[in-house]
Amino acid sequence: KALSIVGCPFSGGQKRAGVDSGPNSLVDAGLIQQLEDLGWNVDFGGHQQFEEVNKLLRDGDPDIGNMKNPRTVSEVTRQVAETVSAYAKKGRLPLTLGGDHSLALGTVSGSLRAHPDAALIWIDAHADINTPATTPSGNLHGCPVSFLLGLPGTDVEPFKSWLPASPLLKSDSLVYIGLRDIDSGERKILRENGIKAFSMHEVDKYGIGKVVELALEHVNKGKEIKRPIHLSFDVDALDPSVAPSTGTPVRGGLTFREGHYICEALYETGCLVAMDLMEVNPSLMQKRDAEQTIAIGCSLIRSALGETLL
Ligand code: DIR
Ligand code: MN
Ligand code: MN
Ligand code: MN
Repeated sequence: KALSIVGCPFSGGQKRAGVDSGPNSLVDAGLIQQLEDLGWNVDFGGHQQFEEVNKLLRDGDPDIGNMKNPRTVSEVTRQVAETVSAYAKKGRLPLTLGGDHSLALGTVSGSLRAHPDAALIWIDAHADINTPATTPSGNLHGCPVSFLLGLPGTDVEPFKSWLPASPLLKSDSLVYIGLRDIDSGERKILRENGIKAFSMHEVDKYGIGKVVELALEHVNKGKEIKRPIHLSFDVDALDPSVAPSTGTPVRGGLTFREGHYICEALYETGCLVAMDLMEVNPSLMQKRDAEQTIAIGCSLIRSALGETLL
């Protein structure tokens, strides 16, 4: 049981400052000790240093088409992919702390280099599957999944220079839980590609236990649950009353227990090979809201890494 923390103080995939302090807040809250107490060998040598980014931010990073900060996001995600794949290849579970969710283009790319057959479980209020053509905001945290799937319109610079020409992930190797704010372009993409998504409607209808079971069955094509799993958890999947300090809160989200249940159930599969905990922004809302959001970030991670109730 060995893991490496990949702290990613990065906010360039969206507009609100402060999400770059998410990783440090989670570590300061005692996350490392908590994971050691669960029996993990934890390696953390400080957060990622995004020097290229600071340079680009100084020099300016003009839009390309609709995309905002394209060179910065591309360089950061390229670097994160290297880091995550190196840890995964050494047999250490990469635990990435965001930062905004554009980072997952890097983390999932990195996981797939080490585990080409991995499936992606994406827990979020949003589908993050806009393409550079469909994005209404230009914010790349709303786009990482389209790049991972190699959808039409993602074959663009600067990403093209490091992403492989053939898609990294097949659309049937991805499943969503928690969706409730989907752009019209995204809805079309989800339908046309037959992508499995359990929105909050399905969580209400079937209950979280059944939803996780169906999600695991889907990515394992109804066979034995054995595919490696990359869990990418956007804290805004939780209801804003549970996790208030995040950049794009949407009401009607997962309860505290539903969020933790997902993490516990994925741990129980024994198939988890990487986890991201994204979009914690301690500068939003009141101090106690930030503390609550940070504490919940830590407890979701603990649940995914083996903390049990009994
Ligand atoms: C929206 C919001 N779909 C966009 N996305 C967010 O800007 O593409 N993702 N907030 O986390
Ligand atoms: Mn990250
Ligand atoms: Mn997201
Ligand atoms: Mn989101």
